[in-house]
Parts: sequence; structure tokens; C-alpha cells
Amino acid sequence: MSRPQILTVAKLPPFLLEPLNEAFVVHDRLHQTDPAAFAKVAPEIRGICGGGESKVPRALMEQLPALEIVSIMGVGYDGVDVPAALERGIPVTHTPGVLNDDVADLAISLMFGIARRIPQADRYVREGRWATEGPMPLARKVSGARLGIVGLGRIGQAIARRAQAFDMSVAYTARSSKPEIPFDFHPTAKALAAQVDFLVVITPGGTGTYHLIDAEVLNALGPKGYLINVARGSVVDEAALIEALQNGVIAGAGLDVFEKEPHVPEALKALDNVVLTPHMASATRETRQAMADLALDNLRSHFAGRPLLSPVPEWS
Ligand code: NAP
Ligand code: 8YV
Repeated sequence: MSRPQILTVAKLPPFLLEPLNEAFVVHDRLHQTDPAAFAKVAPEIRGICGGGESKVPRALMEQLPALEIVSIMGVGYDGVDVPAALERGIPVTHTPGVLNDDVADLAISLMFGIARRIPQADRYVREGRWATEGPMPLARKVSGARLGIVGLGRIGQAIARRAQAFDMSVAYTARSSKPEIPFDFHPTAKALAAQVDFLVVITPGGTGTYHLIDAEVLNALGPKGYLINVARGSVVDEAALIEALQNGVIAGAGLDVFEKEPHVPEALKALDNVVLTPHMASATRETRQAMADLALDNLRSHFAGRPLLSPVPEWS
């Protein structure tokens, strides 16, 4: 039997692309590189494989009459038009769980990075300023501080567990309160922000959370508060955040995600009270391998007629 044909919609790592090539006939981003060649093979394409930031719009799926599955190597799938897929009975899969540790680790790292000013301190040493200017100004203590988590799902809970080891109090907001979890629930991000020192954002992206963190939330966080975003750039109003950072409305921010990746506004780069990382929260060899394995296994399961390992919740 001929191998199923797959379209990739992201630059996938070799440890996913190589096994994909063994199991399937792979058209690597052909819709972008050679639309004429893509038009010829499009009727045969049965699967799409992409990353958490990939766009899989209705218009792309409409060009693929034989499409049976969309497999995303990432837990976030806000770039996939899930309703359009479900209308045609096409399952969408993602890679939840296997990246919780790394994303939580980076959220905590960004919190320490900005509060203890670690990148700034590194520059201070390298630029010889320690010798000429003496010790750096005092930083902000993290242990024992108040943490607010926006989105207490798989990763949010992993962040909370780590924070407890630093004697931090934990409060949260989410779509619904979780009576079984012993943290204070606040019905809105604004109410939560008013009660904490560090506000960590870890919701999905997409229309449901667009600009959930706006000027009002930042005002509530206040001049001693820090914002950490490891969710999606779309969840934070970036223009409002820049204004808040420039004017001392909040103390600082640690950001792994941005509204127009990979472009980061110059105004943000010019600020000293931010730590910026290039959407790398899950980017360790161990975790990316686990994500790749799960994305591949979902495709294999589908084409072998076995149950999917991790369909998105909308599918169930
Ligand atoms: P999850 O288990 O589905 O948890 C999502 C949480 O967000 C849930 O607590 C949910 O509330 C809450 N939420 C959803 N919509 C909300 C809204 N409008 N207002 C307030 N809270 C809302 O997801 P996860 O596995 O923890 O992943 C979360 C997200 O992290 C992913 O979707 C992805 O965008 C992002 N992420 C980023 C990176 C990175 O590299 N920076 C890596 C991995 C993941 P309920 O519990 O009430 O449903
Ligand atoms: C990756 C992510 O950047 O899982 C997600 O939602 O944002 C990250 O883990 C990406 O998905 C890798 O493909």
C-alpha cells in the first residue's frame, strides 16, 4: 500500500522530519515554496503536521479534499481553524503534558531573571561596571512573594508547585474556579493582579484570551508588580505593556512570547526593566523529542486505525 501523503506547515526539527519521511510521503511546506507543484499534489494530501505557532486556516484545508488529520507538535493550537476541521470530521491533535516541566521552569526562570536582574547583572560584570561603579542596586526578593497565575491548567499547576517550594503564596484566575485546588480564585485577571507581586500568564492564545492582560490589569498590578508571559503574545496588549513599562506603571516584565513573532518591538528591546526570550519555553532536547514523538505517534495511530493519543478537547 502506498504511504499516506503529508504536508508540513512549519520548519520541523530533524528528529520529527526524518521519521515522518520514513512513514509518509512528506511535502515540506510545498504550499509556500512551490504553489504550482502543491496544486498538483494537494488532492492526495491526507495529513498536515505543524508546530504550535503554525497557521492552518480554513482556506488551506479547503485545498485538501482528502485531508483526514492535523497533527500539531505543540500544546497550543490557536493557529488551527478547529471549527473548520471539525465541520469535515477532521481530528486535530496536539502535544499536552510532555512540556509542562520545561514551560514551568522557564516561567520561574523569567521571574527570577527580571526580579534579580540576572541578564542586567551579567552585562554589568562584562562591561566592567562592577569595578568602576561598585555593587549593583538592590533587587526584588522572590521567595515568599505573592504569585498570581492566569490560567491554572496543566502548566499553570506545574508553575504553582514550583512556586510553593519558594514559599510563595499562590492565587489564580481561570475560566472556572477549582474547588479541589487549595489556592485563592479571583474571577478576573484585574482582581488577581491587584493582590499579587508577580502575575504569570499561561492561558491558551486565540480569540477567547485576546488582550486579556490590558492597561487596566497592568494598572492593578501596580508599580511594584512584575508580569511574566509564557502563554501567547496575543494574550497581552503589547502596546499597553510597553507604555506601562516605560512609565513605571509596573516594575518589570519577563516575556517569552510576543504579538508579532519573531519581531519584537524596538521600544521593548530598549527597556532595561524587561527580560526577553525567543519563544523557547519548551525548547530543550528532551522535551522537543517527546513532543515530536507524540506528534508522530498521533499520525501513525490515525493511519493505522488506532485511537488518537492526544486529540484537542474540542474533538471529544
Ligand atoms: P491547559 O491545561 O488547557 O490550561 C489552560 C488554562 O487557561 C486553564 O486553566 C483555563 O481555564 C485557562 N483559560 C482559558 N481561557 C481563559 C480565559 N479566557 N481567561 C482565563 N483563563 C483562561 O493548557 P496548558 O497545557 O497549561 O497550556 C497553556 C498554554 O500555554 C498553551 O495553550 C500555549 O498557548 C502556551 N504554551 C506556551 C509555550 C511557550 O513556548 N511559551 C509552551 C507551551 C505552551 P479552565 O481551567 O477554567 O478551563
Ligand atoms: C513551541 C508552544 O514553541 O507548545 C506550544 O504551544 O508554543 C511551544 O512548545 C512550539 O509549539 C514548537 O512546535
